[in-house]
Amino acid sequence: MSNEQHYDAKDIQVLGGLEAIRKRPGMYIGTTDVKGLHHLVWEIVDNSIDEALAGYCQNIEVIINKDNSITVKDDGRGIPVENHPKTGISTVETVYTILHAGGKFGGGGYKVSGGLHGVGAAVVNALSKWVEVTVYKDEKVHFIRFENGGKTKKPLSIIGECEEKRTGTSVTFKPDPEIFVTDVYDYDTLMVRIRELAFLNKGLSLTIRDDRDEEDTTGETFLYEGGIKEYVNFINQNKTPVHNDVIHFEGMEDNVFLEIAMQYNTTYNENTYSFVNNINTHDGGTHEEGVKRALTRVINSYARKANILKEKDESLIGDDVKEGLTMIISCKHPNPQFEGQTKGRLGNSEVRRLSDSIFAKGFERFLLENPEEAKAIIGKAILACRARNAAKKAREITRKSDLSLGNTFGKLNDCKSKDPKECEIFLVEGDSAGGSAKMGRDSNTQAILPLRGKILNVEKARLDKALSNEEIRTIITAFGTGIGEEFDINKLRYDKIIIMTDADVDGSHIRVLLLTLFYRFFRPLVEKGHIYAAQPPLYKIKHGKTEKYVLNDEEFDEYMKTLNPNIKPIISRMKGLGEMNPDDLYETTMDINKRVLKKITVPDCVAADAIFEKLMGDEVEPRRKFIEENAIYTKNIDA
Ligand code: 1YM
Repeated sequence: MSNEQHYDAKDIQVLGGLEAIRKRPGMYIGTTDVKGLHHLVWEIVDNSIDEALAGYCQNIEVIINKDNSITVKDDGRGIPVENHPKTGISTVETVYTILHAGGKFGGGGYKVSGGLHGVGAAVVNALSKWVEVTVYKDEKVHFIRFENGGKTKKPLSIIGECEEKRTGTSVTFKPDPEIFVTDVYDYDTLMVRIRELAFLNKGLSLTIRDDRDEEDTTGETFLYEGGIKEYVNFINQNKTPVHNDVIHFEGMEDNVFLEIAMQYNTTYNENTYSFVNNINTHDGGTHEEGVKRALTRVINSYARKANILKEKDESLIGDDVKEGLTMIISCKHPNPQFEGQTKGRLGNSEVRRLSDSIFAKGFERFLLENPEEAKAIIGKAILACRARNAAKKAREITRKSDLSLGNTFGKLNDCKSKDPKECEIFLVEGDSAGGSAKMGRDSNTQAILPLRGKILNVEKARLDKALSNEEIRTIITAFGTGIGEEFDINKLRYDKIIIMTDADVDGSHIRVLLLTLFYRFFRPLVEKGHIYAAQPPLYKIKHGKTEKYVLNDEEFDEYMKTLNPNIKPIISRMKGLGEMNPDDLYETTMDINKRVLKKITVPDCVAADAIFEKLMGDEVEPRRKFIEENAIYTKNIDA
């Protein structure tokens, strides 16, 4: 997408045709799958958000219509309707049909648009079956419709009158099914981002309504007067805070505005989310670096002065002061430079100093004025530091035991190949299933690790404790990556890590414990798509001479329809992996040509964190129910 951002007015002619966008949609919206489909909504919503950031818009509404078209409405000034001096056609039509450079039309201020700089409207138009734009302005209702990839049906015209105080823009578009792989919108995907936009823009009201759902008559409205402070409260809602109130700082310099909200909780996980102009900077950048540098420095300096850290004590490091920290950093920048492959990192170097100084000033003052809270926060960081040192020792022991006792490699039935790209490891529940898997496997590329004991719930344990769990130590050694500070994904010995558990509640429980372990301590393995769940069959159907395994009830019904009714089938429901003979287990669940694997993905970190909390927290009933009802984070792939 990089070059597209730098065109300016003289290029209008060249880029004028929306045909270019239709030819290479990926260049403009990344993908034409479900992600690209949703991207269209954000392109339009961004224009409303820009209008809100400029101070003219208080309400934004998103409606999923019955036909999966989308309506976005705002109460801003309305897109200008007069003829545009360069194009000679109305500005509305210009904005929707000419792929112009950003900032050309609107002036100054913070623009939401991360990569596209306001070319979004034309992109949406190019990729839609039809688009209708209604502008309420100057006591009149102006209307224009485009069809088949942005062709103007009829120029902008006045179709009615409205009250003087009524201003705003309403846009409805229907994505072109010839462009997109799917045309069905997902309510939750839209809702989560809309809620996030509400947290990030305090005082702005955002509503989402699903008109495909008969029961949804009012929609959900998100409006947070407390902004990102409320976001921290939301993330921490099921956690125990270390101090009562969310801490909040803000400051501005050279038109760069920075806001930080934070609160420590008693978990061991860090949850930092940073944003620049409402865009999630997944890979951090200078705004995050400045804040974190200051956080470590200010805590150490206060702890020394207050004599909580004694002279002989070692200083706390970043990992210590981030344990249990929930933090939102929101930066508004007139000229952000996004770096990295996914443009998820803020590059502007001046922001590092700015965010350091805004955070340091505010946090120093907070600690001085709140000695009780300061003590609780620092006390937690000191415990984290001790645990870190204990974990280091435990790791050393683990390493030694690998070499001398061959503990892990005694349990592990490794594969012959040493080329990680073709190797996979099955983590198998129980010894009997482990035995079948071992006998049935392709020993060239498939390793088997039977899990005997219970895996520790790491949601409630620090690294040092996790390392004292035998099963976890075995897993770490088998993977080869190390853990914590030493983790190195390049040392991973298997491309696929496949969890193979029974299709019952115990099996689900073990699966969730493993996923928690991977999510908390081996997150890159999840993010890079190395974790899978095997799908053992649910039924075996014997019909005359043929035997067939089916995965689920739908497949069962489908298959039963195809059978000759004169021969009675013998149906057995599979109880556990252990009951299958090695050949059947291989054929149904392990054979790369026949099996169905589920890839484990983490679509949204805020949601994932909340779900692990729910799954691994103290309340038992909701957890059991959730596990039974959901295959979490899984999506079907054909291996
Ligand atoms: C549902 C989508 O597009 N709202 C919207 C867009 C614009 C304005 C107001 C606007 C901007 C400016 C001046 C300005 C846009 N205007 C333009 C352009 N909602 C939606 N609301 N007056 C109105 O930036 O100066 C592009 S978007 F270029 F015509 F000014």
